[in-house]
Amino acid sequence: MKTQVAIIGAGPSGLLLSQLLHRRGIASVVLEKRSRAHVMGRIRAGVLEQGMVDLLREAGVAARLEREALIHEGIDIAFAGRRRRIDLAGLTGGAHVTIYGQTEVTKDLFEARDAMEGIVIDEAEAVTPQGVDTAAPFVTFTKDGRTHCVECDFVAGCDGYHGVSRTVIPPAMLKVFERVYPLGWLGLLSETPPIADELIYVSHERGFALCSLRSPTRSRYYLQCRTDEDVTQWPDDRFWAELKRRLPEDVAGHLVMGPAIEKSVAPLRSVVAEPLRHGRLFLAGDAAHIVPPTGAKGLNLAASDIHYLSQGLIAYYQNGDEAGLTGYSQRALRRIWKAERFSWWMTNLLHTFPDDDGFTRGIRRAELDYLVNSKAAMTVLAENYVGLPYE
Ligand code: RFL
Ligand code: PHB
Repeated sequence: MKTQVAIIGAGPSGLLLSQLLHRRGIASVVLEKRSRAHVMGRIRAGVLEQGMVDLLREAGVAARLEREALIHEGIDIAFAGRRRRIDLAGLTGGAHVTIYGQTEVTKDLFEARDAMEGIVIDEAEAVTPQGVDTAAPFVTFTKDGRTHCVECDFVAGCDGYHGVSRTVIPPAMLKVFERVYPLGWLGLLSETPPIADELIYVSHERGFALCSLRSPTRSRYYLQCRTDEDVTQWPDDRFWAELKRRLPEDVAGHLVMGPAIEKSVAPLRSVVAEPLRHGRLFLAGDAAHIVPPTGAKGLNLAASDIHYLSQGLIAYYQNGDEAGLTGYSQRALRRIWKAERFSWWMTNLLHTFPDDDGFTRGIRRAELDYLVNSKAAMTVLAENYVGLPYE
């Protein structure tokens, strides 16, 4: 098989890249390890920045989003038994975020790839990028017991945190920065109306909680838990009771409980790999960086990476201009580190940590109190939350 760009991973990064390239006449083959049903069944992020929505529109996959998504112009921060609203739109000159599940984004992308007869090969085993530091890279994989080879000009490593792409870069050429938090999030999805119209981020002495949603009839809740928390120890009743204890009283009474459709634990970590390019291999999305979910930045960073990378590839194929590809890593990393900083900051602000002492708790209380009473501080939060510009 021969193509222009071999894309490893059919998550949002890989599918979006292949779709954007196709619309500019650039061929790609997407190789995905898992089955399509598995990829589409994953429950992950739900808050999209405007930059990502614009990119989905540019990719021609925003029609359903435009019909079904919810626009949010604020979020609530709750602590000490009270809720305070951060007026995202008012503080940023009208910006908002869009509520639309990653599951739906992925579904729309798969449908668009199918409609354009894009090649997405799922259940591809032993996917291995090779010769990426030569002029003729290729990717080998096995499917149904047979070995295949995709010859290409470039390889895009969009295969997430546990993917193979990052591992083919010699360790001496790659720096990996990491912060592991001693916390996890226990998430629950339910077919129940959300507790409120907007998201509520809760700082509580028993641990952080988040009330989010996917639609007017579908809720997503999270509880701070241990990294090694066993989901089976959390029957629905226990989850709901713990959530109620962490919510301010005025809102707890509005909680509508129901059976969980999905429940899972995710550990919190921050990771950045540098650089994002090795020869003809480019890393994008979770393959290159991880953020703790507190700032809702993981999926949005994947989108900005793909914006920069697709621009670089399009300029290369249309005009032979390599500047975008040469500058990709540096350009993307500037935005990545800012989202890393914001996610790290929000995580520290809103969670409790096992080694917290009285001083740390006092500082955190003061920072929350300052935040919701200072327009300057709320503006800093708001402009990061809605998403920094694609520079
Ligand atoms: P993805 O979505 O992980 O997709 C990578 C794809 O690559 C495949 N793959 C391989 N394919 C071929 N060969 C290999 N060797 C391969 N290894 C892996 C995988 O099967 C997969 O299909 O990365 P992408 O596209 O960069 O997208 C990034 C986002 O998915 C991610 O940033 C966010 O979902 C992060 N994230 C969350 N972000 C939020 O903003 N809010 C959330 O609530 C939230 N929850 C989550 C999350 C990430 C999670 N992971 C990765 C553990 C919950 C979880 C469980
Ligand atoms: C979600 O709805 O899954 C969600 C929302 C906001 C976050 C993290 C996750 O910060």
